[in-house]
Amino acid sequence: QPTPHDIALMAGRAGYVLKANDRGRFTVASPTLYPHMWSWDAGFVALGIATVSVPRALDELRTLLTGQWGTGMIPHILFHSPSDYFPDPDRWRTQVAAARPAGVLTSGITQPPIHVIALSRILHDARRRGGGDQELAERFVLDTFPQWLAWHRYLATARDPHEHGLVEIHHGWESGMDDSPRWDAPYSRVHPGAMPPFTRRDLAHVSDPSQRPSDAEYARYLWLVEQKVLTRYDDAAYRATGDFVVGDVLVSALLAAASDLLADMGAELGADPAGIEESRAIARRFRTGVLRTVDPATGLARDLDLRTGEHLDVESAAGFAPLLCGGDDALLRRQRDLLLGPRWCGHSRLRWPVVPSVSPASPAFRERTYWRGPQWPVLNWLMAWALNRSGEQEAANALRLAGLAQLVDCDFAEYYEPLTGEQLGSRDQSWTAAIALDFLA
Ligand code: 9YW
Repeated sequence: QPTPHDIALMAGRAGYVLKANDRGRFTVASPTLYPHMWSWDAGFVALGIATVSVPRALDELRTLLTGQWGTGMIPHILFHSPSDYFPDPDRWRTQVAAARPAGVLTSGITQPPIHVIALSRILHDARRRGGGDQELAERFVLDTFPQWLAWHRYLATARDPHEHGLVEIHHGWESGMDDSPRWDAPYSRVHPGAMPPFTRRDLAHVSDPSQRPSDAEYARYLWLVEQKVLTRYDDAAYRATGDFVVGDVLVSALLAAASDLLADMGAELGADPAGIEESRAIARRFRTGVLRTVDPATGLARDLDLRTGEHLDVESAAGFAPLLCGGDDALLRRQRDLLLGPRWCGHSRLRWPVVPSVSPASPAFRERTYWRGPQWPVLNWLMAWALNRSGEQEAANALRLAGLAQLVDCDFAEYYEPLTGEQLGSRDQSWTAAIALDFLA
């Protein structure tokens, strides 16, 4: 367990990392590997910054919203300055899309909708502080309510036109878990066609390429970008011809949870009643959609490959999506026990009892490869947040304490080797520092 001295050092160092990654009105996801603003990173970053400065946290979200498309979509990357990051704006070619925003270059796909969850944490911090912070945060929620609703509405309509209650993703990157084994089956049906040549840049920043997706995987990722460009980022046109169309349970659960919170905050602050009702309806639809995917045998939610109609049976942390959106108390208790039990955080070989991206007991588990097994501190934070919200304080606190123990070296790595505790990927990763601050607050 971290000592009070460890805790003081960690809070100081985490604040310093966020400050060093601050570029004025936004925070880079990491100092070298990811020199831009990423959508779901920005949500976590904002809630971490809020423990230090509510106005600066709100600025982070305000900047993110400048990238919002006419469709309501919040893109997964905002490019504020030139860099050697690849794929760059020339690869995304979003100028083919009528709905792109003016004044900022962006990618053309999404990431998980955690922003309103972050906003509700910020509002909570602001209210604890009271005074000017509280006023500022409440005004921000009211002013931006229509924009968050438009984002959620985009996911609920353009990405679920048949109202199945699952958000459809068009790229593994949209899940935030790029090379997760969740996507192995759908990617096996992605066949790269003719496209401009490319050089990967991510490998230059890591010592060992086996910690990153393979070249064959990378070619498929870029082919899907090409297909989005060819269909001018029109979701219906992509759906008709694109190779990868999958209903994502984690994105859907986050949409449900975020929509509940948006409705709650809107109701407290007197937002438009029709918008509040719409938000509640989105929450209901996607909660039902997520619960419908649960495999009674394993107790885990399953993504749905919309090209084949098959459920994707993989023991990834996304299976705990129902913890995030709630709606079934017996399942909640079952998932809590499963998560803390020997197939997951209680696995005997884990260095820290922190949520791994894939169960160490699964044949798909790879301890060093990106989203195929390593522990990502933000995932652990999300599960702790969800447990806390459903009244499971003891379980939530267990994840929190283990998560803090894992970060005690203060390197704030991108991901961790779960068996040895070794840091992998980037260091001084913004969202890792941010969740440490929230855990410590
Ligand atoms: C990339 C920034 C992003 C995260 C993703 C993670 C990774 C690589 O880094 O993506 O080049 O976009 O998979 O979830 O947002 O931290």
